[in-house]
Amino acid sequence: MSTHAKRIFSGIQPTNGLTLGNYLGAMKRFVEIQEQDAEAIYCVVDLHAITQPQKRSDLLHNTRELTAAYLASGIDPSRSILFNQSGVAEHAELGWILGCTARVGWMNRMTQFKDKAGKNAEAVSLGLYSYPALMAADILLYHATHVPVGDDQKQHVELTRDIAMKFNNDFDAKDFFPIPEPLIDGPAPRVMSLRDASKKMSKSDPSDQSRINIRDDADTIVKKIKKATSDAEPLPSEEDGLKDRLAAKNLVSIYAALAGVSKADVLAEFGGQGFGVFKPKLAELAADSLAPISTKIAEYMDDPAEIDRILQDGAARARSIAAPILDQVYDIVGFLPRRK
Ligand code: AQP
Repeated sequence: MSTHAKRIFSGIQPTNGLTLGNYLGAMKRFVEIQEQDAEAIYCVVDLHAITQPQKRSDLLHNTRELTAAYLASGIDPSRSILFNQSGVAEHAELGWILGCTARVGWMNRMTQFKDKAGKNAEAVSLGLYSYPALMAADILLYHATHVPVGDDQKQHVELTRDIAMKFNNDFDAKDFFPIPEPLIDGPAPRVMSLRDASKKMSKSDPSDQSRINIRDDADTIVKKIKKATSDAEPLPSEEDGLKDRLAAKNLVSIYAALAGVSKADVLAEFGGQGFGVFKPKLAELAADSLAPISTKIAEYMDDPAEIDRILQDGAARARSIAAPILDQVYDIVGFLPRRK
């Protein structure tokens, strides 16, 4: 184990470009964590992306663009390990083994599968159903201690904990897999849709108006925020006043997360003002925060060979941690030693 107090693992799927939800719930937090006393491992989870149909050219593009977004947001590949999941075959190997530890009843309780499969559950891929076992493997393969995620992934991290405990118990392996903690912090752990504040903002929502994409230009951001669902009341001065106002709470949370302040701070500034005042301020803040990231993503995308080099280098470093842990798993399970 490294000399750091914590080992962090998290990942993002290379599907459809990043939303403001992914940025505030995950990416911005990853950058903050990089500044702390932690060894951070960040992944472009391309194996997860193919749980739903992907065009070859889109997957290649989205893998590079998400890597560019990590770099543009401030992930420094000399301090954090940044790699693509398919570049380290140990993920798939441990995913199979942990799929044999996880129980079907546990998978049946995963709300994200129900949301994503909808009425079509018989026709979606088996991978979409078993994906949480692969996610457990992603985390446990590095003996990660902490997993920064948005609120929607909390149930999957809890499942990872259950899988780790069952594996340790079934194989009499004491505390071989550490039991990882979810890190769900910040003022916007669940950014909601701009059109329906009861639904999370998502890359795969059919309506582009429901989300802000990290690469949207300033005009688009201003238009989307102007049209975002709100209500006719002025903003309250205290957080309690947001309790039954989902859309207002969402917009205030987004402002707070972008500005790096608390919701209470935002309300201290805008309490008593209507959305006619607040929305333009929010739009300006969002556009100003995302524009430099967008510009840097475009610059990184001009040199795809360099992106591929960074991922390959990251994969080699990730494998140097993962391979000895998987060697031990083989021994614990009773497989013959892995070929070197
Ligand atoms: N709306 C959100 N608010 C806060 N955090 C969010 N995350 C996702 N949506 C929000 C966090 O972003 C990280 C990466 O998510 P992912 O791409 O692996 O998959 P997801 O959770 O399924 O995200 P999407 O945007 O909804 O993608 P699609 O539409 O492709 O399924 C995770 O930490 C997640 O919590």
